[in-house]
This record gives sequence, C-alpha cells and structure tokens, in this order.
Amino acid sequence: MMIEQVRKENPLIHCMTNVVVTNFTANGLLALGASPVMAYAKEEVADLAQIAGALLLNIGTLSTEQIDHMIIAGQAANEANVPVVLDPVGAGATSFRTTMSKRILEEVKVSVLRGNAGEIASLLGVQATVKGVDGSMEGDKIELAKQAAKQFNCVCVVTGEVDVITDGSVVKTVANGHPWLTKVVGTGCLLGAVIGAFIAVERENLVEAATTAVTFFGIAGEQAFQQTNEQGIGSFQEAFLNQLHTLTDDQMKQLRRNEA
Ligand code: ATP
Ligand code: TZP
Ligand code: MG
Ligand code: MG
Repeated sequence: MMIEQVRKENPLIHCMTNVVVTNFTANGLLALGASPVMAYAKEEVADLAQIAGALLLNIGTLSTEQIDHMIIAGQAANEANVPVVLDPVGAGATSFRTTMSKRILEEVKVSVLRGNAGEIASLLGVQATVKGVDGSMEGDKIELAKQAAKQFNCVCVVTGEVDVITDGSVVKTVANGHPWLTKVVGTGCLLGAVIGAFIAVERENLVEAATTAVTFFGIAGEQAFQQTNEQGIGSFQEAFLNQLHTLTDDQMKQLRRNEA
C-alpha cells in the first residue's frame, strides 16, 4: 500500500540535483504524487531540508560551492531526522566527483546511497569503468552493494539490469525495468528522488521502502515500453510519466519480479 501512502501524504522532497534533470525530476515527483522543491542557496537550504520528507543530494553538475551547500542541507536534515538520499553521479569519471561524493558521505549521515555499479565501485576503490555519467563494473553487484552499505553505514541501491538493495545484511533484488530507461536522460536521477518519496512515508524499513520504489519504477518502465515501443523513445518518456501517475499497488503486486 506504499504507493497509495505516497499519494495520500504527498511528501515534500527537497532536491539539490543537476541542471540536466531538474524539470524531469520535478515532473516525475508530481506525477507520482509527491511534492518537489528545488533549492540551492545557502541562506535557505537548511530551513527547507528540515521541513522536507526527504532530501536528495545529486552531484550531477557539481561545483565546490554547491557541495558546501549540500553539506549544510544534509547536516540540517540529519538534525531534524529527515532521511537523505545521495546520488554520486559520475563518481569515478573524475577524481573531483569521487572526492566530493566521499566528502558528503563523511560529513552527512546518508540514509540511501543510489548509483550505477561503476559509481558505487569507484567510491569503494574497486576497479570500474565510468564514462561520463554511465558506469559499469564486472563482478558481483550484491557483494559490491553490501560492502558499500557496510562501509558507509547506509542502505545501498545499485541499479542496472537487475537492481540490488541492501543494508549490508538484508538483500533484495529487483528484475523489473527496461533497457529503454537508459535511453532517457535522468531516469537514474529521478529514481533517487522517487526513493526519497518512498522513504519519506516509510522511515522504519528503508530497505523495504527503497525496494518498493525501485520495483514501482521498473514496472512503470516496462508498461511504458509496451505502450510505445512502436513509436519510439520520445513517446516512451511521456508514457513513463503517465505510468508513475497511474500505477497502483495492486498492479505492482502482480507485476513485481523480486529475486531475493
Ligand atoms: P547510467 O547513467 O549508467 O544509465 P543511471 O544513474 O541512469 O545509470 P540506471 O542504472 O540506468 O541509473 O537506472 C535507472 C533505471 O533504469 C533503474 O530503474 C534501473 O532498474 C533501470 N535499468 C537500467 N539498466 C537497465 C537494463 N539493462 N534493463 C532494465 N532496466 C534497466
Ligand atoms: N551530465 C551530468 S548529470 C547528467 C548528465 C548527462 C544526468 C545523468 O542522469 P542519469 O539519471 O544518471 O542518467
Ligand atoms: Mg541512465
Ligand atoms: Mg546516474
């Protein structure tokens, strides 16, 4: 009943995200039934983070100044017991991104760390390929996610063809999703915000909340593909937003493919 809960509670999600995906993230959250606010100024980020249901920190188009402001927001969220999601976009592509992601993890208590395998591997110093914002790694993604969850004391979500969600001991995997999700920029970034909306309404069980968010997102991608595969990717993006808006808990129960 978690989707209904999100739509009922309409949680405010404070997003400090990148310039590429800002509009898509706001529209995705609205479609889902959450309430987005994008705010970056040091004069207001603490105030907003403290009244939000969750705070999203996404370093996609970072600057040192922006990271400083993210840390102000993150620490304010921590004080107010507001969960924080971190998306370390492009960690591993440059040492600046890796260093800044680690700085956030050191200075802010992050509830959920979400990235592709290459990004998460880079934070752990594991061999990975990260080309721009697209990353991959060979090897065991479950072990990778567990290691990150333990090292950074958070729930780690590693996305890809199969998604892994773990707090270091409980492990869930989600096979839902569609390759076309990788052909629309910002789906990974929007997923971070959607995880924020689900953990805002289910703070007690973050693994369950993040798994539901990832499953919901993957099914929305599958349904959107079925509706638009003959038209193409532009129509898919629109259909995907429609799915975020209309998919129900009952549909999700029928269509979910959780492996563990
Ligand atoms: P990247 O920049 O490497 O694409 P990302 O940050 O955009 O990474 P993804 O790993 O692409 O994040 O995840 C975004 C969504 O796409 C998730 O819901 C994920 O399950 C889904 N997804 C990614 N790759 C596939 C795939 N090959 N098959 C099915 N679903 C996928
Ligand atoms: N460049 C900097 S941030 C960004 C790009 C293309 C968006 C990345 O989005 P996602 O969700 O990781 O694919
Ligand atoms: Mg992507
Ligand atoms: Mg990404």
